Amino acid sequence: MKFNYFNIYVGLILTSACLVSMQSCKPKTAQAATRGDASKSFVAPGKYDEFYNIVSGGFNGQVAVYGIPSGRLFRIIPVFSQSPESGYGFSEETKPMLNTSHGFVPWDDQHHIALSQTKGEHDGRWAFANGNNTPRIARIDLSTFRTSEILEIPNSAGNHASPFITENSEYVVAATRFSIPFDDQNGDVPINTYKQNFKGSISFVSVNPTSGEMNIAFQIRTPGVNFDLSRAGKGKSHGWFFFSCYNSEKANTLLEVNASAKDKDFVLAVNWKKAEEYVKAGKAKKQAVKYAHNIYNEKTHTASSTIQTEVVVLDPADCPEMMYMIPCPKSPHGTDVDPTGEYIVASGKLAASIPVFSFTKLQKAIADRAFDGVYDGITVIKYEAALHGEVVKPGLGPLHTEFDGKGNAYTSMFVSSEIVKWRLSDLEVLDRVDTYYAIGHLSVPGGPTAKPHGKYMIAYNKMTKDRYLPTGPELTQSAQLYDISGEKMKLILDFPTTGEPHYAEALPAALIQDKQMKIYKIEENTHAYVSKGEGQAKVERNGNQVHVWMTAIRSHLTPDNIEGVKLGDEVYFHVTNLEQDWDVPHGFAIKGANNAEILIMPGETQTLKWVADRTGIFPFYCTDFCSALHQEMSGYLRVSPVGSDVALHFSTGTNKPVVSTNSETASGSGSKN
Ligand code: RUQ
Ligand code: CUA
Repeated sequence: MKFNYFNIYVGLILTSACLVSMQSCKPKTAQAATRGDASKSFVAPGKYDEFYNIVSGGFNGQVAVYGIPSGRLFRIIPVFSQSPESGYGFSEETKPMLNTSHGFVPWDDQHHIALSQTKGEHDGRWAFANGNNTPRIARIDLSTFRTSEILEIPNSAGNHASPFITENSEYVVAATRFSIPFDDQNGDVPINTYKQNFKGSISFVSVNPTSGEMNIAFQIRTPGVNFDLSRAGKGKSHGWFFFSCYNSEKANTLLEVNASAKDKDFVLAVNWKKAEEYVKAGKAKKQAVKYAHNIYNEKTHTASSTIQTEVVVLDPADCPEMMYMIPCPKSPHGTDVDPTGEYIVASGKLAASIPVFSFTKLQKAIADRAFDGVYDGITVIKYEAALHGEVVKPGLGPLHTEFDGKGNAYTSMFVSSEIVKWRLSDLEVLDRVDTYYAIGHLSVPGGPTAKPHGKYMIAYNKMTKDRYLPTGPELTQSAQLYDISGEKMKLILDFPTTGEPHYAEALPAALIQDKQMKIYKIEENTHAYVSKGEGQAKVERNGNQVHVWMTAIRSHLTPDNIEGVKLGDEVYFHVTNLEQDWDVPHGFAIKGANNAEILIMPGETQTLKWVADRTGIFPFYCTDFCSALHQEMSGYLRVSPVGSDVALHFSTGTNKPVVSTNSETASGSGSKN
């Protein structure tokens, strides 16, 4: 957000309630204005929510799952950040998920969610999530609510306009926020040679229709602007993609001023079907790059990371009629496509109106050659020729627009802290409602699909201020739920969220609730260190590595007595959860572990690495309260000095014969020499 807008915003926030209540001319008390009808969000104890809400985690790098309308938090899905709660990114199996061409990157900034679609509607298979900082796209499986895949994006720096999805999940896109010298160029150039050396890129990432596996099908090199957001066309505009871009000034310093100099920036319209043809015709050039592709295998319970070394890139100069620039007032942020695919709504953060473009008119403008020059080699369409109309005086600081499927649009207004409802056909403003405070994204369940589910709308606000009990300098995040089933929008719930949510998508619970994976079948477990029964539990030494094949079942770990580990040994606990019942995970933790716990689902194997840093006795235990005897689910590991002759020994339920304190000769069940 622009700094100067924050100043304006502070003043406006105080007056926005008054602006909104102007019609009534009766100043409301703060209480009355901000209270909502919470009964509409009430979900009785034991009852289910109507929607799953998949919410981006912002700077916590994760994705969260809430119920709507209750606002109850169900799950935080580890995606780009390590999670000590589950061991994601800490266990040996999941570390490769966070591998990149920069090495292990255990954090990212997660902004947008795209749910998979078939024929323009949610199909409940996958959720895609972007990593904004070290450019990546993740795929989450909606039957396990776990991250299945992470793909790094080369030639990119700031994967913000991502991941947006086409109506049959053919592609998710990744357009770079920062233009930079391409990866195969010498990037060691003066920053003030931006205009010559910095280029943008858009990646079309194909999604395998069966497995969901992602691949970079092709990239398009673009002028060195900043891409902000994007939406795929749908219905009549299927085959096109629309990207908002700012900094058409190509400024490289003090963007707050220098990237706001021009009256208009652009929406870039890309005909991706045409791009596909150019790729098929061999127009795309191979480029040497480096990016990681990480996949989690559900059978081995282990992720692998492969470094890829090539992409194919289309240069618009070789590809006539592949893309066009549509002028758009003042630093557009969101660009959103209505359910019919006819209207493209672009929200200029600094603009006084919201331009709505018509896909039909865009096609006609192209046919009639209603052009307005060229921007960096890309044909510019005449603004009026593509324009359906402008929403006049909608509010201040328009950011994002969602749709209810009944011909209405809802636009978030960051500066005036409100949501404005307007009609697509005649662009008339119908209603406005306050948000507390400084709304960023908003989300209507199904809002970006061809068939929005309507009913609710959620505001994700950038400032919390006085909405909740204060918690020191850092406040919780503020989300608000509105009932949009009637003519007037009604606030019905405040609910705090984790991270800083940006976008979210909600889908009907009925679509996925009965498809949830309950257990991993132990007989299908092909982990390299699985023990499929307690009889397979063992301890083996390989140099200074000690591998423990451990099992967990209510309420003991096998083995639970381990001796013969020496100072400096690396111990790998490969723990298999033998349970085959839903909702019985076991955890594993050991004193002094400098990573985390691991949480193992029924039938799964996970590995925690631990280094013996001193001699003595180290208790280990199950961390998840699994039974009445959970506290008993524990064991001991003994570490001896390097030269000690304590033999490697493990057992459960048997004690070796009592030996004199001086003698270190070990024997007993399962003893290994
Ligand atoms: S952005 S508040 Cu990162 Cu989606 Cu608009
Ligand atoms: Cu297993 Cu507690």
